[in-house]
This record gives sequence, structure tokens and C-alpha cells, in this order.
Amino acid sequence: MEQKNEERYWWKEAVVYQIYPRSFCDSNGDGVGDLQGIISKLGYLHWLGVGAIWLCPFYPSPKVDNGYDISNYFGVDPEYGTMEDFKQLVEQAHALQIRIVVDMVLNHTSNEHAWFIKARSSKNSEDHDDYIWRDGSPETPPNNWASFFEPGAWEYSEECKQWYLHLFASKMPDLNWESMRLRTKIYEMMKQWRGLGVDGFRLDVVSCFAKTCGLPDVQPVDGATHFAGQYFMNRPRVHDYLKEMRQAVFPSPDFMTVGEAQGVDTQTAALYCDARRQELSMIFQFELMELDSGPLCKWEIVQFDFLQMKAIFFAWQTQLPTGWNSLFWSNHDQPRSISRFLNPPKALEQRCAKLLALSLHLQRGTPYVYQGEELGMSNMPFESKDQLRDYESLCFLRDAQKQYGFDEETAWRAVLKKGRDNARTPMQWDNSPYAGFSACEPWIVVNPNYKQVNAKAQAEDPASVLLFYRRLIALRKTTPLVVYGYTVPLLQSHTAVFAYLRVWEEQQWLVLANFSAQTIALERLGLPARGGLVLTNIGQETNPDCLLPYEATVYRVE
Ligand code: TEU
Ligand code: CA
Repeated sequence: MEQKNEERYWWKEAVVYQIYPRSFCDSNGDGVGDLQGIISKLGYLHWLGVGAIWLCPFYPSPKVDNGYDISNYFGVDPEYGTMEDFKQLVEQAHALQIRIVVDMVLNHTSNEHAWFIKARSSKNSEDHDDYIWRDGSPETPPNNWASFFEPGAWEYSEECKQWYLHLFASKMPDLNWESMRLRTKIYEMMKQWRGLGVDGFRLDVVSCFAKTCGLPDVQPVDGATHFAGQYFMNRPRVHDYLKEMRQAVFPSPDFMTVGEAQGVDTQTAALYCDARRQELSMIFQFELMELDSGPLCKWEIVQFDFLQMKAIFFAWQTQLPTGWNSLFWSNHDQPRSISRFLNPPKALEQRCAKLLALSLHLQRGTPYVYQGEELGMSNMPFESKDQLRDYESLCFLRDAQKQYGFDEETAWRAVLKKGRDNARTPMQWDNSPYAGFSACEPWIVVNPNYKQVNAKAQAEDPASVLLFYRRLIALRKTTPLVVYGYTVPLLQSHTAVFAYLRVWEEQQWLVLANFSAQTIALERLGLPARGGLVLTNIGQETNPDCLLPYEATVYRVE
């Protein structure tokens, strides 16, 4: 395996910690997380060893979609603090060698954004073309597309007597990226955030900016809803926009950009993050996240297939030679990974959380830790839909029967398993009331396991998930093999063990992870000889000839 000399950037070497501000830490006792709360936890993040924070939206918003519906792109929502707080956050994070990545939601705005209010006021307003309008009678939408959240993707405006497109909520109108005038306004805004010292952007829904002109009806494939992804995902024009954005806003490769790219495979991903194309540093792909979704929608839950999971990991490790991977098990849109991928017996939950961490963080790419994942936080046992806050889940419960033919019980079980609120319950800091997140009742229920699962308890427990993440992150900092080593897939057809080599110059590490509840003998599997132990998730001596249930171990190869 020849080792070409890598272009080295901080964003290849850092672990990124994702913060959902609303649920991270409440500093002023109103039950909602805020920027000062994040500032108060920078010491914890520095101690954990992360090199960057990705902040989910904290901009002014009516919060139909908890801030992904932005009403002012350059500001701080009063619930989260002030611009002064943001500047303080950047300054204090930088002082601790932690970089700041902010979320840019550029596919759509809130319907309360000044641009939309002007655009909607009249067909002749100069901002009208910032959005996607179609004529038509108020009874008949321009086409049959469904939105990600609702049965239809069009809303009629009585003001200008036209329909507007919304791929998400009806109060989140899509921006018209065909308009040069709009793109210029967007780039100016992005440069303002650069001016405040941010080190990177996470680009929301980046693969959907370009829509097929004509916006034709979609022919629903048997059973599937009117999902029109072929007309708005990964259209060629999106790369023209990203090249233009790169030159206008972040020409330097040292500035990090990660695009949320639904619908990409390794080939289409390379179009976004092949360094020679001068677009993005990396992307989030969703092949793994869609593994337990049926053809109908994410709510049609199928048992995820371990061999398919390995095939996806190995494809992304080996088929993106000129790009760079992001590595993640979860985020604010996904259920908690420990509940979703393993759902182990209670006694083994801690070992399983470490297995997920080790098997991901030792791959080639930039790891993302979603707040609470480092504690092994798990899904919330919601008791009623009154406890839900997420627009996507509430719409689904309203429409499940009509749109998918799900009965109430099936729909509720799907929300428990995959609803986004599972990831949005308050961060569990300690075993004081409300888990140390807030001094008063938070905006969303706290997971009742906070008395056992919390950062304070784990910081004092040598066998905790938290200290294991800290060791993994430290490994990445001190070992070029972990960052730049090549991945060699092993045991691709083994139904319990996920195994791969990492190769860097003369060094080789063997990563072994047993995703089953059985002990697996290793002798006859043709693995390289196990040398010195690097790290393991079992709190006892490892036996190089077998893997205990859910054991994950890294050996040097002699
Ligand atoms: O997510 C894009 C998106 O498609 C998500 O809705 C995701 O696929 C789905 O929720 C999986 O269940 C981005 C943001 O991450 C998400 O929080 C926003 O709701 C959405 O865009 C609109 O901005
Ligand atoms: Ca607060």
C-alpha cells in the first residue's frame, strides 16, 4: 500500500463535537440551553480533547423546526443570548485551541424572514425571485411532490396569489438558488460570520439546493410516497453553486466545510469533496443512517443488516481516495446510536457504547461526537406525544395513517425508535434535578436514567464511556496512523466481527469489534498475528484468540 504524502489540515486531525444549543446547558434558568451555557462547558470539552465544536443553529427563529427555520441569518436568537455572547464563545474556544464551526441553513428560510415577507408581498417585489413560486389555482398545487415533513411540498400565498415550494415545513420556504442576486446575498452573509472568526461551516441539506427546472410531477415507485429526490437531490447545478461559493467565501483549504448530503454514494460524494474540485472539505453521507429504513420512509423500520453495515463502512473507507470522510453514528436528527444499532442487555450497555466508539473512531476520516454520545446516552422512553417537540415526528403522527397506512400503535412505536427528540433530551451533566442541565423544568423531558448516566459520575469512573472517548480522542492526537493510515477491510463476510487493518508506513494496527452477544474464536480466521495491545473495551486481560461478547480491541500487528 503506497503511502502518498497527505495534505494535512486541522479538520482531518480534529474530533468534532456537535452541540444542539437548546439541549446542551441552560445558564439563566429558563429551561432552554444557551450560548453562555456552552461557554461554561468549554473546559469540559477541552478536557475531553475535542478540536472543534459544530454549533447547530442559534440564530433568530420562530422555531418551527427548532432553529433550522431562520428569520435572520446574521444574529443570535434572544433565547440563546447575544452576539456578544457568540464573540465571547469564539474567543474563549480559540484560547483553548477549540475551533468553531457554525451551521449554515441555505436551502430555505423561515416564512418570517424579511426576504420572504418582501418576496411574498408582490410578484413584482425585487426579492420575489429569492424563492420558488408557481402560478396555479389555489386548489391545485403545481406538482405532486411530498415534502420531508408533510404530504405536500407547496403552500399557497393569498398575498401574491401564487404557490411556493417547501421541501420541509410549510413555514420554511425554499430559496431559489438559480437567482444570482440571492446567491450573492447568501455569500455576503457567510462572509460576515467568517469575519467573526469562525473556522468552518456545516452546510444544511447541501445536496438539495438545485432543483430540476420545470419541477415535473414524480411517478411514485410502488408503495413509495411522492418523494421527488430525483428532481432536487445531487442535481449537476449544485456543483456550480458550491464552486462559486468556495471562491466567494472560503477559498482557503484550511477553512473547513462539511455538507449534509442526503442521497449520495461514494461516486457522487467525490463530486462534493474531491480536493481537486475546490468545493467542500467533506460531506455527511446517509447510507448507514438509512440502513434500518424500509422503501416507504424512515418510519418503516427494518432490522439493520450487519453485513450491509460493514459493506457501507468499507465502501466509504476504500472508494473515496481523493476525498475525505466524516465518521458519525448519530446527530440531532437521529435516534441514540446505542439504542438503534445494538440495544444490548443493561449490563453490557457501557461495553457496547465503547464498541461503537472504537469501531468508528479508528477508521480513516473525521469523527463527530454528538452531545451525550460520549456518555452512552440512550433513547428516551417517551410516554405520550405531549412530550414530543419535533415538528417532523408530530407531522408523522398526524399523517401516518393517511400517508403510509400505519395504524396508531405502529406509528407510535416508530417514533419511539427513530424520532429525533431521542437526541434532543437535555445533556446529562450530573445527578442533580434536571441532570444539571437547568435549574428549572427544561423545554423537553430529561431521560430518567440521568441519575446513573451523567458526565460527573463518569468523569470519576475509570471504566466509563466518557473516559474511553477521552482515550480514543487522545490516540488520534498522538498517532498519525489513526488519522492518515489506510484502511484494509478484513473478514467482510463474517456475520459478527467487524475487522480492519490501519496501515501507516511500517506500522499496522488490527481493529477487531464483535457486534454479537457470542464469544467468537479467532484462530482459524486467518487474521494477522496479534502483537501488543493498544486499547480494549473490556475491563480485563484480552485473549488474542477470541473476542468476548461486544468486545472491541485494537492490537499492533508485529
Ligand atoms: O436535515 C435534513 C433532513 O433531511 C432531515 O430532515 C433528516 O433527513 C431527517 O430528519 C431524518 O429523520 C437538516 C437538519 O439536520 C434537520 O435538523 C432539519 O430539520 C432539516 O435539514 C431542515 O433544515
Ligand atoms: Ca437559557
